[in-house]
Amino acid sequence: RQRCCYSSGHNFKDITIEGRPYKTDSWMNTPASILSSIPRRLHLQPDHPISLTRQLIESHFPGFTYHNDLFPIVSVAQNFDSLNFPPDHPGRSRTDTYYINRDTVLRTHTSAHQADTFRANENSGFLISADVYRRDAVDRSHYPVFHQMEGAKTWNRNDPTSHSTLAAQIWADVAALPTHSMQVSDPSPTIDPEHNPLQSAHHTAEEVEAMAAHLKRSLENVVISIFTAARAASASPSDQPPQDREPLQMRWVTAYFPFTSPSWELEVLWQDTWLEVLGCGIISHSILSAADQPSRLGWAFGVGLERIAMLLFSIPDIRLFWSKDPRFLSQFSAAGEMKRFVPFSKHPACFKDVSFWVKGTSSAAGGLGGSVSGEGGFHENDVMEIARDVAGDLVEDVRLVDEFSHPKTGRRSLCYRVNYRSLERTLTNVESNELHERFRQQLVERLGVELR
Ligand code: FA5
Ligand code: MG
Repeated sequence: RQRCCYSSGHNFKDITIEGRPYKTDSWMNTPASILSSIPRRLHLQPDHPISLTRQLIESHFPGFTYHNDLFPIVSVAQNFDSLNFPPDHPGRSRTDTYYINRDTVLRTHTSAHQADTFRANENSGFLISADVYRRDAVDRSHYPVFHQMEGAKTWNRNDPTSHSTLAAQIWADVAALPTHSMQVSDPSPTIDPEHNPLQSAHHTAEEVEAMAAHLKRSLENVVISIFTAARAASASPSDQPPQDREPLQMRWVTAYFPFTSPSWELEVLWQDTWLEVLGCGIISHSILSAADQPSRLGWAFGVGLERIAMLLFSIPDIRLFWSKDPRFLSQFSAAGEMKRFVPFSKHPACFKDVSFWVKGTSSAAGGLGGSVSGEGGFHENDVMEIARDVAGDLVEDVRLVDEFSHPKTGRRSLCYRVNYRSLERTLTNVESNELHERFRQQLVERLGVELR
């Protein structure tokens, strides 16, 4: 029903997406279920929690320009090449990214619009909020369509109105930011010559220290204010789950992106695990100079709006954002006061396992806790997508629970555990059995695995 009918055979159809024509080719791997979420634009729906979160973050960046309706289908050049992704970067693969054709993808991040926006030379800074698309894991904090906000701020080295060094000017901007008193763990030195080098042809260490301080303080302020708003909203009732009474904890960890150096991710403690909420860094000079801004330098970040909204409203499952159930939507309003989400009663989970032999003998790359991919063409994201195709939002979680290679034949066996659960009602046994049976059949049909 929801299967993509374009990727097999040689008659590749022309398709029209919101009035725009596209030619498909053998790279097309975008299912209809994904295309049908393009018109939703949750970040623009009045009173939707994603939209409220966007507005709350925007209010922290006065003077920035907003771009909130950029079209989600972009070129490979925009999404990857312009950002220095190497040709063999795994993010480019069809297992990770939805392609329309060889040169055209559903954007995987809002960074796809960085270069074009820099080229428009927006002086102070800009924010871009948008829907983004990735073939990814299935669990409570991952969804194949989600929303990001990109932010960037640059300074002009040749600013004619400036009478001090650029570093002094940036430090003055840091001093003008609101302060906070929270201890944020940030153990790594700003510059790591091996993994996060200074772009020494273009920046001084002091300029980078100043920009890093400006970037980190700006983002800490956003997360702290969100958490404070959420705390105030949940202050009165006494029956809060214990994790909501834990103090806010966040930490900076070093990261790597092909388009920033140095780079970081910010993580927040959520339901007893560290949840990554954003990636950021000092913009690679090559991106600014390719956009005709060679005298500029600055920072950029990309934040997951669902992740922030989950903290803000205590929303326990990322699928809820797509719900059209008035019991969900009616709980949020821009006009009313901030309220934490009151979950409707939790319906029972239904766990079902499936074990199969992977086609061919591929070495056990990845493994439990890692991503399972083998040279034999098997990729875990294909399992995830089939689960979503078959069960839609009735699948809560898909997890690898066992893996082994046969000592004699070298064949690899995997066992995945699927949790079927509706957010809105109790599934019947008949329903979940049917879903699981279809899931098993589709694994065989589409991946050529052998069920055990
Ligand atoms: C990026 O997408 C970079 N473009 C961010 C960036 C921008 C870095 C500018 C430097 C400069 P990453 O893949 O880590 O990075 O995603 C950014 C955020 O999106 C994550 O921190 C997380 O909050 C959110 N996110 C990622 N994958 C998912 C998913 N499947 N579901 C929901 N949120 C997700
Ligand atoms: Mg990341």
